[in-house]
Amino acid sequence: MLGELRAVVGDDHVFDGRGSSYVVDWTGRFRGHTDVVVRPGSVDEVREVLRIVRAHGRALVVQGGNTGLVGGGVPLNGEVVMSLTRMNRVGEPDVTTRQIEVEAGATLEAVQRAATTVGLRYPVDFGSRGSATIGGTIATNAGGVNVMRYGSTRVQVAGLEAVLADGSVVSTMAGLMKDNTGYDLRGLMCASEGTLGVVTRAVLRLVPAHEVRETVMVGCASVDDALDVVATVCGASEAIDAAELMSRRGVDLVADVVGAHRPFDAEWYLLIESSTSDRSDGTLARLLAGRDLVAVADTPARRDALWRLRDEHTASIATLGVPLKYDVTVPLRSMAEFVRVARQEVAAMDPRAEIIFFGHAADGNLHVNVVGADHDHHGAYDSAVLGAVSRFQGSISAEHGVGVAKRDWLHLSRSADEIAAMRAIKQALDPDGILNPNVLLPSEPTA
Ligand code: 2HG
Ligand code: ZN
Repeated sequence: MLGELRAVVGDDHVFDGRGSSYVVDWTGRFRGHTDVVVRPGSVDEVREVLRIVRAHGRALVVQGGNTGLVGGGVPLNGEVVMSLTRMNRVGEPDVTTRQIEVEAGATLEAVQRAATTVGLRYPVDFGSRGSATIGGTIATNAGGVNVMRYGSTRVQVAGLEAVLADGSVVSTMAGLMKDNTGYDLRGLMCASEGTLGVVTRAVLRLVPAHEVRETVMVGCASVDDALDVVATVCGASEAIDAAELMSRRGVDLVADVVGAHRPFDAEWYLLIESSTSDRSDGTLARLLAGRDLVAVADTPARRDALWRLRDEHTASIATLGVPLKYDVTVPLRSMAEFVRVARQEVAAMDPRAEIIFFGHAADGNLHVNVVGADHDHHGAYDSAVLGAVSRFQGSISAEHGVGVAKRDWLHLSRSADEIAAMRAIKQALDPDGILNPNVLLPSEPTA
């Protein structure tokens, strides 16, 4: 198999992955092994690689920037790793259609930069933008900080090309605004986590880059107080891009780890950002006038400093050890109660375990990081946190995907009928089960 793969992609792009960064996830929680990493440089090479891997009875895990947080890109059982980072071309943004054509291995940041050159913006954004690749963001339907205004990755995908398990190609790269011809194969690939096909290219939607931006940090007494602020600003302005919630513990930790300055001390923090083309607006500062603990970023450096307190959460939490990560949505009305219940249940399990919350307030999306927990008992923590999510009628995966981490909890968010329908799709498109076999669907059929 190695010889055949080398003949397709070249000697330099097939190597033994043992001990490499390709076998472990960013958090260090999920570790696998592989004797083959292959790096194709074109869609035709992807097709050939799939054909060869399949002919040799092997399975395949697709990897981009390897920034996933649910173990979805790890060759847990010795699968071949196919890395798409060589396929990183970014086309010229089209200002008329407001679209850009990119290859799957391009980083999120490269796409954002290209959009900026013509006064446009790619609205998906999150902390690992410099390494995360577009293919991974599509495969996980990544969210991030601007979903409240622009929607998740799925909404931005105007066209897509993917290679299926048998080497056939499905493509909607014309990026048509209107196209009602049958099943939405493009939509199906979003959040499929590499189980249905290998995304190789996409046409992405761009939005205007509004030049007037306001960024403020607001101190809040409670989660409900923070949600009241969100409701107030969102009710009065259509220009809100982001409303990020952080706890005192999280902000203190980041300030410590990166040596940053906190604008004030508060139980909870909200980082709110708006952008508009209307210079007379000034909405955020006006809407928050009269509140205590409001820091307005009046310079770009000040804005970067406030965002740093948010963006550095994941890396700062990692300095406390490998966390158990949960990425959940709960209805806004239940968010405060969920925080209380989750905190209580984790404390009851082990007083040394600590729970840190942050997230995207307007989406009801909380990142629940449990540090200091005994990973041998992760099932009990999963059950406590995800069980509470389910009782509040939330989702066990808001934006990171199900991956390995949550596959056995899928029934908390999807009915048996829905899981059966997903299995039927998987069976139809990948009958031999060669594409990312360790993720998404539960290991045993649910009754
Ligand atoms: C974020 O919002 C990411 O920063 C990562 O989704 C969340 O580290 C996490 O738990
Ligand atoms: Zn997030």
